[in-house]
Amino acid sequence: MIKTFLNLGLQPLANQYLKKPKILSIKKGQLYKLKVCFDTRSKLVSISKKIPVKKMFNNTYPYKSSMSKTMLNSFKKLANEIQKRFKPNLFLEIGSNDGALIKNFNSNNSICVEPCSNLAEITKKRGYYTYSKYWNYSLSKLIKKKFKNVDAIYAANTLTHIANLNDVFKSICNILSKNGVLIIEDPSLLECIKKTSYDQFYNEHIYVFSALAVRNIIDKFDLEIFDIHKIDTHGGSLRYFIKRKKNNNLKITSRVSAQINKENKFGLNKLSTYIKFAKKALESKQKLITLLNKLKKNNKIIIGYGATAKASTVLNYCNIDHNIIDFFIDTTPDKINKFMPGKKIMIKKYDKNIYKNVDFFLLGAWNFKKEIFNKEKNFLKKGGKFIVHVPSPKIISK
Ligand code: JHZ
Repeated sequence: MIKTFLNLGLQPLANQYLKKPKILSIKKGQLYKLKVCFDTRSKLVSISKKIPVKKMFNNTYPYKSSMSKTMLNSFKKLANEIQKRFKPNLFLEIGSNDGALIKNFNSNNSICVEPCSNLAEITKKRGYYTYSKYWNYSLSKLIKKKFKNVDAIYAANTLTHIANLNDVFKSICNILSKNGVLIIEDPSLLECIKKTSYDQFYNEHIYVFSALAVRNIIDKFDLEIFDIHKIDTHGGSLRYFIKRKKNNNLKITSRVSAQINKENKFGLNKLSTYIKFAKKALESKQKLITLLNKLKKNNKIIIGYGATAKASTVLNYCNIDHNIIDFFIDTTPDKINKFMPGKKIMIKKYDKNIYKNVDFFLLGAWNFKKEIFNKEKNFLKKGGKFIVHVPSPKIISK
């Protein structure tokens, strides 16, 4: 049974940064009701309304994975691990974005799949065989025809964006070699619930996976998880290593049952856990609004740091606008001089001179806190402070 547990109100598309702010309408399909549900049978957590992919992933997708050193380092480490541990003859990345991971692989034996053509162009130019297409069964047939089977498939922060998971795994099974490995990496539902990080839900994130749900979904394709790594990226993610059940060469590590047990113990298998989470999300919203209003009353200047998709959920759920946040700063070229989705808050190019008089940063990219705090040592030394909303709204300086 599918049960709705969280209502995040009307939300715009999280990665749609407009050149001019305008009042968006639900009738014109610019705002969507964002509700989150739990499937009591499969344990899958998903948003209730799925938006047509072409509206979200097209030739103007602004997000680039290479904008953070943390991600670049994480991808480099993983690429080494894949090459050493699995030695694939042919490697495929689904959702290769701007090539942050694939650049660590040889272009002679790797393939990219990236539906956003502006991003696909980048890997094409670097010499990687790139399909600028959505991942589905017909694409898997096309790849199979040209390349036969692939030995390793990787998808980071991608499968959570595709509505039809049965088609996703059917297509993967179509081209994965007998002893091949599938590695998927996405924000961990356990971390999201523990941190009251309701901002992991936006229209692009159709799912936030738990190991429990992943295990259930892949079971019908005769696939199983043989290892799980906990990683720090995106507020705490899980990297699942998956194989065909018939492949006995790869042993199942104890980390798999440990994660499943942890999730069951925490209650990710029960609706009541999600209902509690929704209550906490509402409390978090009220606390953040109170904190920001108090600072504004004292004439403090607050700007946003990191114009993330997650921040879009926060701003629209909490109804925070330009009367509170003067502007956002971000390093992503395609976001600059545009407006935060659904809001009149402008995004300016990251520049240290721009925030001379700022008292507080609202940390939109809270998942990169370590990297950003390192970069903003001087701001902190001079008494500047950050506002975070996870695990609960507060002012921090370390
Ligand atoms: P970041 C996106 O979500 C969207 P977002 C997507 N749907 C998804 O799944 C995840 O990524 C993986 C900026 N920044 O990674 C760069 C600075 O300005 O948290 C980015 O705009 N200065 C695909 O948007 C943003 O912050 C910095 O020093 O929530 C980070 O976005 C750093 C480190 C980042 O993802």
